[in-house]
Amino acid sequence: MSSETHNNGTATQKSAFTDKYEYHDYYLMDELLTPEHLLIKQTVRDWVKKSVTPIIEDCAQKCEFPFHLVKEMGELGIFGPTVSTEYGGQGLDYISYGLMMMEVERADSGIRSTASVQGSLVMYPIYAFGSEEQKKKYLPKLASGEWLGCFGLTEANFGSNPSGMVSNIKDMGDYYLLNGSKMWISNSPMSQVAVVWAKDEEGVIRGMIVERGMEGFSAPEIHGKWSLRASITGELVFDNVKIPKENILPGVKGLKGPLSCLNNARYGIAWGAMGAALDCYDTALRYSKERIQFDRPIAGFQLTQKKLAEMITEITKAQLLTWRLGVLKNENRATPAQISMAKRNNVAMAMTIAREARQILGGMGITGEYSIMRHMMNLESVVTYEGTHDIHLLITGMDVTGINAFGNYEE
Ligand code: TGC
Ligand code: FAD
Repeated sequence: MSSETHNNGTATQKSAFTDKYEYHDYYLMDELLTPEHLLIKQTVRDWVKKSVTPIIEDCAQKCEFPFHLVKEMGELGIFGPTVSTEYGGQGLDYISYGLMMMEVERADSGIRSTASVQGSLVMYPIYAFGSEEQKKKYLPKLASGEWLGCFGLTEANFGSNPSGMVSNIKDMGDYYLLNGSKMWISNSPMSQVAVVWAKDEEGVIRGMIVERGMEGFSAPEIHGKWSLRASITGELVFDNVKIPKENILPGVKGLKGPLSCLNNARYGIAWGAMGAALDCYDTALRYSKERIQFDRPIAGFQLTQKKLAEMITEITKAQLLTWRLGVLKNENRATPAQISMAKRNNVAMAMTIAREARQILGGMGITGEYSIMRHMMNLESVVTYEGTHDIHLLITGMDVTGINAFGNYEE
């Protein structure tokens, strides 16, 4: 991979920002959680308050990824918590995973992105489709945060329609030769391993593990983002890269391989987006009670109350949606279309809340002194990646009508 260096987090500044965050549970959803769930939620929340929120604004302003958090997330078990303990995971259920994503994205969508990619898009395909040797070699190092991974599906000309990808492998007898490129890949410039999807000579999509340092493989960074600034995004470039045959994921063929990984990541995003929404709501609620205009707190104006009341209503609906989805996921009954509905709804909900919350803060809302504007900009990526807002709507449309609206265009 490229030899670009990245800030390792040691130079990041603690901002003057004081984290006064309080969780909001209007329908007493905590009563539906087990003592273990509650402990996990509190543990991640405490870590976020101690290690993430004091530095994250500075990282976003400087466009730096706080790399030291990778190890800390590994120690906390945030990477691949549903993977069995045999391979370094935690053997936890999907509600535990969701709660972790919610607490992490409460601080920043970019840090949650790292957890989603590592757990759902890198560890999951190795766990579900990998050989025993691959599982033993990669999963413990990824779970502990010793190694960072990335997931290469999107190409410059094939985003919403990954089936058209042109990256390809050619069978050379002892090995495969990989050519092509991937675009918009979270964490690629910093990753030791990349799970990459490319077509074989029959045009069948195959998954493979590409390692940093393989000849012909580079991962240049994409600069100039106004969104997810505390997360590094890059490309993956393959120029006649020799892929050992044992690096191919043996357990899956076709587009359903990468799409199965997306089910897990999209599920995590549905929970994560609630975290961003909760942080915006909590900030706006507190500010509105303290900010005086026309001799009274702005929280006392009906128009402010309308905004806050609608926010907590939408958050509560999203909490119910994700909890039920988590139960279905634990029972292996959650359908991809149900996951699409939750990802789409909760991200859109979070975006609306971020905008309304920003207004409640007036001019202060545009500064880095508060987290709202950063969440708002981050969510512009979250609504696009892992399937855009409209693609998820079409997945729901297809599910309820039985008619695929993605069909090829014919002139
Ligand atoms: P289609 O013909 O519908 O399906 C092809 C095969 O895949 C199966 N399938 C699924 N399997 C598992 N889970 C799902 N969600 C599945 N959806 C479909 C399907 O049954 C079929 O199987 P088989 O056995 O019959 O071959 O495929 P299509 O080409 O018509 O596309 C459907 C569409 C548009 C929904 C799909 O391509 C799509 O979801 N597009 C959006 C692309 C996307 O989400 N890209 C995300 C890239 S990764 C990323 O963004 C990471 S961000 C990381 C971060 O958090 O930082
Ligand atoms: P396009 O597919 O070109 O879509 C453009 C617009 O057209 C959208 O509004 C879309 O909804 C609309 N559109 C497309 N098709 C249809 C249709 N059939 N009907 C109606 N409207 C349609 N990818 C990875 O593989 N790995 C990663 O780690 C990763 N990380 C990312 C990180 C960031 C910060 C970002 C921004 C993206 C990342 N992606 C990653 C890529 C992401 O998944 C794609 O950006 C996304 O799938 C959309 O593809 P596109 O950007 O090419 O948009």
